[in-house]
Amino acid sequence: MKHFDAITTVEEIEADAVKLKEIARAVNTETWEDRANAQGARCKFGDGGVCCRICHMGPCRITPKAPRGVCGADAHAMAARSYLRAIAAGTSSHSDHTREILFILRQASPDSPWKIRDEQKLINLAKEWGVATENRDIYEIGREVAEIGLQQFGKTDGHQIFVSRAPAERQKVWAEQDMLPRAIDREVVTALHMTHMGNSSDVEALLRQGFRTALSNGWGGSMMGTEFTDILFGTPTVRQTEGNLGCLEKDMVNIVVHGHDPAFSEMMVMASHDKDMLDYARSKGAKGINITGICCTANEVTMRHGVRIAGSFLQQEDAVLTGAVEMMCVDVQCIFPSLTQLCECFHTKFVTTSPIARITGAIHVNFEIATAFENAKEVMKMAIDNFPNRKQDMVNIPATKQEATIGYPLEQIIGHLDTITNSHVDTKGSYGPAIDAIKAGVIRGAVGIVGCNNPRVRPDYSHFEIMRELLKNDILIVATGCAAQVGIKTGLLQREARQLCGAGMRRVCDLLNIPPILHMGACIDNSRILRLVCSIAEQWGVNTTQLPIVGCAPEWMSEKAVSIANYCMATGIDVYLGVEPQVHGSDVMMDWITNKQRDIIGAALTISSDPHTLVKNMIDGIEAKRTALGI
Ligand code: NFS
Repeated sequence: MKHFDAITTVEEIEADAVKLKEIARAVNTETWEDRANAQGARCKFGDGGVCCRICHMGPCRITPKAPRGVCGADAHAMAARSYLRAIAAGTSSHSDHTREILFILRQASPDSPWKIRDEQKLINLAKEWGVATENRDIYEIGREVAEIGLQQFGKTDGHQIFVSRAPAERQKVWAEQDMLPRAIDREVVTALHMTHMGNSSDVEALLRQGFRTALSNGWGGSMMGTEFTDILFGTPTVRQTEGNLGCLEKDMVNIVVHGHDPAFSEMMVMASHDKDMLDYARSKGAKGINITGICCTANEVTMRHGVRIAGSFLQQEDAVLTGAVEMMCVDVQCIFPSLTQLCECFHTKFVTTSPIARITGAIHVNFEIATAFENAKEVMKMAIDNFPNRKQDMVNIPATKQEATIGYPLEQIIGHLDTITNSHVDTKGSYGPAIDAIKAGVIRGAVGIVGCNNPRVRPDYSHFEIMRELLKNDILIVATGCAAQVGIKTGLLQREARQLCGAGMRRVCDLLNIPPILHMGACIDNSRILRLVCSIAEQWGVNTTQLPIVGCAPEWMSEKAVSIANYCMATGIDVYLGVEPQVHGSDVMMDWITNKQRDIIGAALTISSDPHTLVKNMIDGIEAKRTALGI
């Protein structure tokens, strides 16, 4: 094994960013740092969740002199309402994205670009959902299963079909607490209704709806998103990729795909392999077409095609600042509207593709299911035509990039565990060896590190510090979203990074031939983590709340993250946050989310913006669970 001296430090990543900001200044434009500075000190009412803009009698703010809004809502009602609204918005984003995937599956056919790539997964799901599979055309099965999936959004009775996948103990808790997630759309609507002026002001009631809404995401929208994306585009497999801005190529047409929709990016990747497109690119003087990704769209295509990652959330502007991007092509979520103005300073074309994310000043090409491949080629041609417009004296591609081994859905993890032979019991197809390793203390526990970057904390730094500290302490990491991309950029997702681990983790990585951080996908794939944790609990014979396994979002910023945190906790997994949710203006809310909710669901939040404190809290939490288990 090559010696691992290949880490990219956060300081090195920052040095590249500083140079790119100088270019922004030179072309007389701004970036997120400038805007964050211009915002000045954060509004203390908004930060504490005690500004209410729900009705138009206000806005109302809570002060010592005015402890209630016009309607009488107090700080606790205001903070809890806005928290629930964040959960609802996050749930709707993940779930609506899945709805699109289901519409595509309904239209999939062997002679369209939409094919069923993982037939076995579809058949397994059909059987799970009671759909006949014998002697039937796979596409017909797909349509029927897609219909059942679509019903999960609007069913009038019953609850999310995937709830039956949860451990019996969790199902019991949810049933007893009236938390079984009903139709996804209904949970979102109920959340909005409850928070409309003149409805709920009770913190506990609002939080309970928060858990149920979040569960309709984790065990509904997101879980279906993962399943159906695998069915349509293939279950990811282990592969090599690279990450950071150094993946942009100076002599190729650079197209950055950014957002979350795996269907759109799949078409772009397909179009980039099209011979006519490649010939056309060469005819314009380019050596080829280089697709790279940002945010979760990047995670989707890297896991299935090895497409390289240009950067994470807060690097979207940096990519344009390199002057080497012919096109920034976006679908939905986490897209800065600032890209319009920024792209105008360069030759970069900024293209939106979804009616959900329309941005003023962008070129809009609607990706329709029926014409998506043609749409992709149309957009790609536009990017190729733009290649000769690149101003060579404006090109500054940082050299920094790292290699990574990625693509660890459950199937791959099990596959690796199966390579270990146990002379006593047959553990094939189970997490047995992982459970044994945790019980023996070879691995102390596991952490799912997820979420975004956020200018409120030093970008990448918290992720990096926490990851390294956990590995040193023999704690296995699974990662998704932009958090996983920080691991890629710094080099921690290489197999060689096992040299940074404690002796136990190193042995496990050696034995399984895995990197110490397993890349499990996009944020929607946090549903894979849910299933991993629940299966481990079931096979171990304990409850999820007892496992030395926790979730962590060191640098989160989006409403989706609030939904994710809440479905994790409702599944019995403690969550550690590096950014505080905007509720501290209510001591009642703070007490509920960090403490009291444990009585209902068995898990709660721990919050610290200092990564070293947070990681210490996490390790203490894991060790406390071990002690309670007697291991
Ligand atoms: Ni998750 Fe993905 Fe990144 Fe945050 Fe945005 S890309 S869905 S929300 S910023 S991790």
